[in-house]
Amino acid sequence: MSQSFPAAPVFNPITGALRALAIDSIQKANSGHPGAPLGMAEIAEVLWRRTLKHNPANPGWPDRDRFVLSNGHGSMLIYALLHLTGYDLSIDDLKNFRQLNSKTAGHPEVDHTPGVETTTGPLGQGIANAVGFALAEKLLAAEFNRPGHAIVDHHTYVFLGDGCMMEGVSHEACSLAGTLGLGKLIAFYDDNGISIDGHVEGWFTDDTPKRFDAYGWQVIPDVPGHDPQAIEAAIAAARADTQKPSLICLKTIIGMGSPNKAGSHDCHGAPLGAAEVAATREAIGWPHPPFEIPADVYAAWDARQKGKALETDWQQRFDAYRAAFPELATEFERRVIRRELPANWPRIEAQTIAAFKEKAENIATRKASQNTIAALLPSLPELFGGSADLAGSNLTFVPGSRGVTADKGGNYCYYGVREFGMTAIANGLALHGGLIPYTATFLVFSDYARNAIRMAALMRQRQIMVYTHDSIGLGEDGPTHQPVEHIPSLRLIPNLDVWRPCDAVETAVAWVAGIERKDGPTLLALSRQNLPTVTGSIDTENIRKGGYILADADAPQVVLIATGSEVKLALDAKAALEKEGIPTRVVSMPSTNVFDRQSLEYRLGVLGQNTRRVAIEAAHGDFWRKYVGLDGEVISIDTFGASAPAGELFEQFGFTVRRVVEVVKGVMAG
Ligand SMILES: Cc1ncc(C[n+]2csc(CCOP(=O)(O)OP(=O)(O)O)c2C)c(N)n1
Ligand SMILES: [Mg+2]
Repeated sequence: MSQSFPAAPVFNPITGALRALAIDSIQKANSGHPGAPLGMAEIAEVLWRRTLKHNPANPGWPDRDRFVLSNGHGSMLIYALLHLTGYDLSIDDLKNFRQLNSKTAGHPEVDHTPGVETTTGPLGQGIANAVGFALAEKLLAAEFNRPGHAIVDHHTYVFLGDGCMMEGVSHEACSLAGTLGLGKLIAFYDDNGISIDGHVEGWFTDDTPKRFDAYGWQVIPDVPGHDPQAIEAAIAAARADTQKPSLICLKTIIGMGSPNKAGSHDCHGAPLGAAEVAATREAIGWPHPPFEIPADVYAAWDARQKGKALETDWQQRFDAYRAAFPELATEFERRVIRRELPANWPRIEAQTIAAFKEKAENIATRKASQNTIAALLPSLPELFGGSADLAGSNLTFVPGSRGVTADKGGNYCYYGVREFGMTAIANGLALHGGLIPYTATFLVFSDYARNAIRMAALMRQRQIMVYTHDSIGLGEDGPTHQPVEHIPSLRLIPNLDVWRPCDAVETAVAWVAGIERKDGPTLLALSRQNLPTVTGSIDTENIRKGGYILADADAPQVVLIATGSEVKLALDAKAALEKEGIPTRVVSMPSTNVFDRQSLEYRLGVLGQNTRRVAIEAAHGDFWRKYVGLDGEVISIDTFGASAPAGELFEQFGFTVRRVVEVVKGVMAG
């Protein structure tokens, strides 16, 4: 063991139950990570039994504390806690740890296990989600609380280990948490000096307390992590500082309780083995067979009565709030509890889209996006914006946007240059409820945000990603800034809807679709350059289908499929082709993901049968092969772009009427 302290805990049946459930479930599954649950048992006991405000019977109660296990590999710790405190997670569920269709998945998954607030496992993102939870609490408290009526008043607690600390995203999120003064965020650092490859001295020697001190956090260093009294005192100190987030640094021993594996990376991610499980039982004084918990131990953990009282107390205070502020209470119920759009939403969205049709402007779709936000925001106060230091380029800040600071709430976050942190924080905002986050950067930097985009999709969370500068159309900034493979690869993320609208009307429709979509994120790929309105006469319902016939011909011989800035090119090519006697249909396909969900009949009706197809998109072309078939063609960019004025680039890369006509003729001849 590399550490001189902490001393071993005084083992007792309360923490014994946690340890036993963890090692027995992992042993039975023959898979899992016993090190963290064993090493954090005392910390978990103090937080969950003595501090956490929660009601196992109602995991969705709005003013509960949020708990995030950022070191999600320690999933058996949270499953044991949920079971013991009385959530709907049975002993049989624990016996089925990591089995198909069980409630106890390998890593904690939100909406899969009652009481799990966010899906964790990709290290560093849980702490970033927790920052989002704490930010949501701060924003909603600023908006809804009134003197004497603190109806939003909860903490966010997060466990994290060396892995989360090493991940860059923890820097992004924790740095911003310090700046924003998220005083109700309390993080517990499981400082056990071990990660998968062994003792961390060879790869992680940061002075973590100094690091967090520099972020503006309150740091509580050197807490012996197996000493309940010290842990309790640290939590009290953390809660006492309401101006700064707190980091409690706990010296622990991984696998504590296992006589032969504690302190070693051997117990990080592998079952202890039958012999060591038996030895651990002995060492921690747990004589009971696997999955048998004595009634008095269950009783000591049971949080249902206390939880009910806590929620009832809140409900009574909320009733008083409703009596005093009926309109605010109704709004709170709509947004935070029912998570519904305003009753007049159908009228608002229809009016917004109608106005875009009427104006028929020639503007960049990023500008159309800004106009949409500006139009919707007054009726949709839950919209919470932000950009990774590109507000002026992404056009996400609108009249009515108010930046959040340490001192006050708002509806906009200056996230700074932190694409990954921003996206993961926004996942926390969405999970918390009461807010619909939109985030923004250049599309090319979606790579920086990518795993948080994926997590939004996996968790079925509503986040609208406003990603501008969507192609070589951005021009002079060159290939470092010009997306090529991004749009097609983003389309491959399950449950992410990618939209690349061709004009202001399609942009507004895409925004509306993103807001109405309750079970997943929406990514808008928007142009820097102006695009004329070409869909003004199209029925909105068609655009909502993700792909539709924009311009048709009698008995078309070719179907041009285009997105975004290439739709106008397709229309111009149609005119040229028809001059040459080739009847041409133009399909606008702003969202392949949405189009793919339509009936086969609809899709065939749009794409035509026995007709040659040519897709046009200023991005990598492979994705379009599934629509054009082997006898079709794709006009695309399969190399990196270049630095030049946009007009010249489109010419250079073959996005011209001449080239489209040529390709169509080739396809028809072939
Ligand atoms: C982003 C990411 N990279 C890699 C992994 C694989 N992984 C899981 S746990 C772990 C090490 C974690 O170390 P620590 O947080 O100190 O956990 P401990 O071993 O102390 O329980 C790694 C590399 C992961 N889950 N997520
Ligand atoms: Mg560790």
